[in-house]
Parts: sequence; C-alpha cells; structure tokens
Amino acid sequence: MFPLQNVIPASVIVVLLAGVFSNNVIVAPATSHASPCAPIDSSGTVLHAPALEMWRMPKNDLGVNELILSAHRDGKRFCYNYQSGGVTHHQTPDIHVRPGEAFAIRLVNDIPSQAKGEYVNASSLPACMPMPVHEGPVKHYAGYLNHIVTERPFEMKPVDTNLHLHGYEGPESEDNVFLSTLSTPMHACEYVYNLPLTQPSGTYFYHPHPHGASADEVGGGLSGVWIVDPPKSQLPTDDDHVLFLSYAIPFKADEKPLHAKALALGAAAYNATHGAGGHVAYDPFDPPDWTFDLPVRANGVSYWSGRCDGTRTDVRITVNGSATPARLEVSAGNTQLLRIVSGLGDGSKQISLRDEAGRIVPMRIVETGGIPVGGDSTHPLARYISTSAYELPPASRISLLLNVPAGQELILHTDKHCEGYEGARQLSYDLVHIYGVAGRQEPKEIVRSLAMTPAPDQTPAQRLLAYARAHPSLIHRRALTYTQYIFSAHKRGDVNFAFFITDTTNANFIEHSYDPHYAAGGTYPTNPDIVVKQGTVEEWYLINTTPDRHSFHIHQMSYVLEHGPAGFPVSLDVTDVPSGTILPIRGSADHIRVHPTITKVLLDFRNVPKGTFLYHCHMLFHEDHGMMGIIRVE
Ligand SMILES: [Cu+2]
Repeated sequence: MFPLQNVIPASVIVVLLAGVFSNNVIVAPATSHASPCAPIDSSGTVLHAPALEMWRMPKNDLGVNELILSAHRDGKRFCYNYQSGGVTHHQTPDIHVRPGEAFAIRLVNDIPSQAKGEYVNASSLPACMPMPVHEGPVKHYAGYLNHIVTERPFEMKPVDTNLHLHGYEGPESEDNVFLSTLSTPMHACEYVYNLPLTQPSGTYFYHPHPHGASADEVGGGLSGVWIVDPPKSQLPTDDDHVLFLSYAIPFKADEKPLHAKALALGAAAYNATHGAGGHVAYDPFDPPDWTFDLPVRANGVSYWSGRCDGTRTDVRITVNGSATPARLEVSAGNTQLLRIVSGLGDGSKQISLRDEAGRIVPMRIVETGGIPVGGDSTHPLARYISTSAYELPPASRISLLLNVPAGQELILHTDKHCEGYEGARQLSYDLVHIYGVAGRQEPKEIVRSLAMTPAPDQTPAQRLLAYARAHPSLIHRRALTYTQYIFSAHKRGDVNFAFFITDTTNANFIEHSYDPHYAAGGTYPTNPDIVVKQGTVEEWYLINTTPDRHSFHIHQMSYVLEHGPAGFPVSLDVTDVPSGTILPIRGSADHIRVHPTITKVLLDFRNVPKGTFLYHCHMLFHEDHGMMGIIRVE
C-alpha cells in the first residue's frame, strides 16, 4: 500500500469542491468534471492506485467504517469514483481489509444520472432490492446429444449495477448479487461485510454483477482490487505492487469487428435446430465427441481454418490505467511481490516472465486467487510454485515473488496464444518492464520462501486431494457441461448467442440459461440448479464440449483445482476451462467433431455458510448470455 499523495499523478487529480457537511448530510458538489473517468495514462510508467485501509475510513452514522463508491459511465467507459472527506476522487481504490473486521461499502449508481445516494446518512438508505430480470420469449430446441435446450433471449442495458466482492467467503446475505441499485429509491445500496476470520490473506477483485450487463460494465472499466492483509506484512510496502490489467478503453482500432465468416461458422457449428429424436444415453463423466451436423466447408468456402487463429484479435490492455509497455522501478536486492489481477471482462491471457534477451524466467507463484499456495495466511509468501507461464482467466489473480539485480530488467509478457478456436486471438507483447534500481533503499532481508514439493500433505489443497483419493465413496461426483449455440435469427440480421453450463449428472438434464425465480418479497431465487449438503465434499468435472475457452467461478467459496500450475493442486476461485479439441471426421473433409476437455475441481462444503449463490463462466459475455447457475447449500 502507498501513501495517497505519492501515488496519484497530479495530472489526474481532479478535486471537486469539497462537500459541505451539515447535520451529517453531505451536500452535493456544485461543479462537475468533464469526464468522471480518468484518461488512459501515457507516461509509460506504472502508476499505483490509491490504497484505502478500511479500518481508517470514517465511520458512517451506524458506526461502521465506510467507503462510498459511485459508478459512472462515459460512452463505452465505466469507472468508480470514491468520496473521501467531501472530495471526489476519480481513481478506483485498492481496498485493504483485515479478517474479523466489519466494513461498509456504499455503492451509488450514477450511471444513468447523478443519484442521491452519496449524500445521505447510511441509516437513511433503504435496503437493496432484487434486480429486475428481462426475459424474452422461450423456445425449445434439441441441443447437446439431443437433450432439450431452451432459448431465452436476455437483454439488459448497462444501467443497473451492484457490487460483488469476488472471493468473499462470508454469508450470502453480505454479498447478495441478486440485489441491485437501480430499483432502490436513491439508486444506492449499502453493503455491510464482516470479514470471516478464516478469509485467506491475499488479492481479490470487486466488480458489478448485473446479469446481462456485466461484460459491458466490467469490460468498460468498472472493477477494482481488494486485499486481505496478513497480521504482519512480510514485505515493505514499497516492494508490494498491484498490477491491474484492464482493457484500453475506449476501444482502440486493434479491435476488429467480429468477422462475418466467424458468424457463419458459429451458426454452422451450433445451429441447434436438428430434430429431437430422444436424447442419447452416455456416461456424463466420459462424454462422447460432439459432431457438427452442418459442414464447416461448403460451396468452395471454408468456414474453418483448423488452426488456432481466432476470429479477431483481443483488445490491447493497460496496467493500472497506463498504456503498455509501462516501466516499474523496484529496489534491486529486495524481494518484490507482484500481485497480478485480471480485470479483463472476457479475455484470457497467458502471461510469462522474460529476461532482456526474451528468455523465459520461471515465475515463483505464491498466491492463486487470493489464497497462499502454502495455505498459511500468517506467512502468505512462505511457499511458491515455479512455473514458466500461467493462463490467467478473467477475474483471476496470481502473485509472484521476484528479485531484479541493479541495472537489469525483467519483463512481464502476455504471450500469443489460442483462446479457443473461436475466441479472440491473443497477441504477444510486453506489459511491464521491471527495472532494478540500486540504492533506493537499504537492502532488506530476502524473503524466505520455499519451493513446493510433491509431498501429499504439505498444503490444504494437497490434503483435500489426498482425502478425496483415500475416500472416494465419501465424495459426490458431479458433471458440469459447457455448451454454446447460435440460435435462429429473431429478426433480420440478428443472431442470438446462447451459452450454457449444465449439471449433466442427471441423465434427463435440460440445458437452460440463468433463470432466477423469486417468491413475493424474496431476495434469493427459490429454484436452485444444484443443491448440496453443508458438510460434504464434491468433485466436479468441468466438461468443455465447445471450441471456445471458458472458465469456472463460484461465489462465497474457493475450491481446489486438482491439476494446477506445474501439476500442483491449488485453491482458487476462477480457473481456466480449456476449449475442446477439434478432430477430423474420418471420410469427411467438411465435418469436424469436438473432443471435450475435462477439468477436475474439488469443492469442500464443510465450512461454507448455508445459502443461495452463483456459479458461472467468468467470460462475462458468456455469463451475460446464460452461462450461469444457482447453487443452494443447505
Ligand atoms: Cu465461457
């Protein structure tokens, strides 16, 4: 964390008229800024966001330390501002919290217009209310292996918003994303959190979760970082860096429009209109290849290159709001911690470290998704996993340790790679040049961190995997299958993308998109897709039958990825679900099949609070178009 005055560049500080306090009611500032969102910094330097320690924030009139965040829109861009001492700041803060402490974040929705919610006492704010759901007419088709699939078009303009503390392990009532701000009288909600004592020390993410509008809002820049500090930091704050990856907004010319050929291919591959002749029986844990009925080459036109060339390149990204590559100077001799956070709504990045000659330098990963790889929240840097590259899905975080000798540099690089056969093509470029500078500080003791070993019981993740292997009869297995379609046009020129995540363990499954139903006055859906018993452990097979890359995230809890970096099991809350493998069909040049990939995770429901929450793909375009389900722990 960094003192505020040292980290906000003067060029982007815009101090509005200080609010006037009167009977504890803050009067709205009288002037406005040209844009509520800070511009992309082109200085070539990595800037650091303001660090706010929640326990130092002013208390609201209910006695809880409070941060007031307001959500704004400027064209395609979205951003958070925050209020402090009557002043509006145009940066998204890094929020520091400590286990066992209570804090409040008030979210004010200034997207459609300035709301009143900034300027009243917390006790005067009515509670958050259920988010309205806008559904189109439902049609039925035959989908994966001839099971029923429902088409339920869902459109929402990005005007409603809410707050999700991604990675938060407290009760459902404190992180209820079924609620939102727009339908409340002051377009604002106060979220009050009591951070569990068991919340791991590490790096987390906050962002809006309005179903149907998440991709626009998060991709447009509406997200930030929250950090759970250990009881005693293992590093000086100057050696602790957040590197927040987000799209360069407004979108640059490197974003090519989706190619018509790609649409034709998608339609050919997934048009789910073939007749329902009774579903195919199969082993849900060993699913068959999915054959495309319609040709991928026809009439002399090839809709399928068979290569990993994507249909368009992904958007250039920024680091902490600075154009890339950006320079970060660090103290030579001191161990540095890089907290790398993907704020990309849809893109999955493969990142690596390089030396000046371009050679791969092993990354020492001490944290995945907020959780120390060694499982020790008191000493979160105590263990590391060494790996040459890491696939960073949206909303995921890893932290690295590194040392840079004086006068040398290490380069954080995003690699060219395949985001699935249909997904965006990821370009290769440098993100951050990390220079070692001598004499900035007295060299400190190098942080002691030990490499992980394959011992089966070194970490909580290893112990859970060993337990599951030793007691297979106690572990409930579940298959979650990812499918996607383009349905027939509703009107001329219109295509309806639809994405599904379905519990296919039950042989009579029906593919349907996210579909919450509420009882009158209720604040949680009453129709969970998955019900689990508190106290159990489950193993989920994440099965990707599509040629697109997906990811897996669940709220309120982390889980164990069995085969993580360098083969180690790790705890995290978002993982990559690699695309299915494209295979030819013998005797047919025009048809292909997709061999599903299987990613295995262990979910330990023994310490998860009872409640109703969500699991979904964190490619937000996919989530917005249905790839999300409701789980109830009871
Ligand atoms: Cu997805």
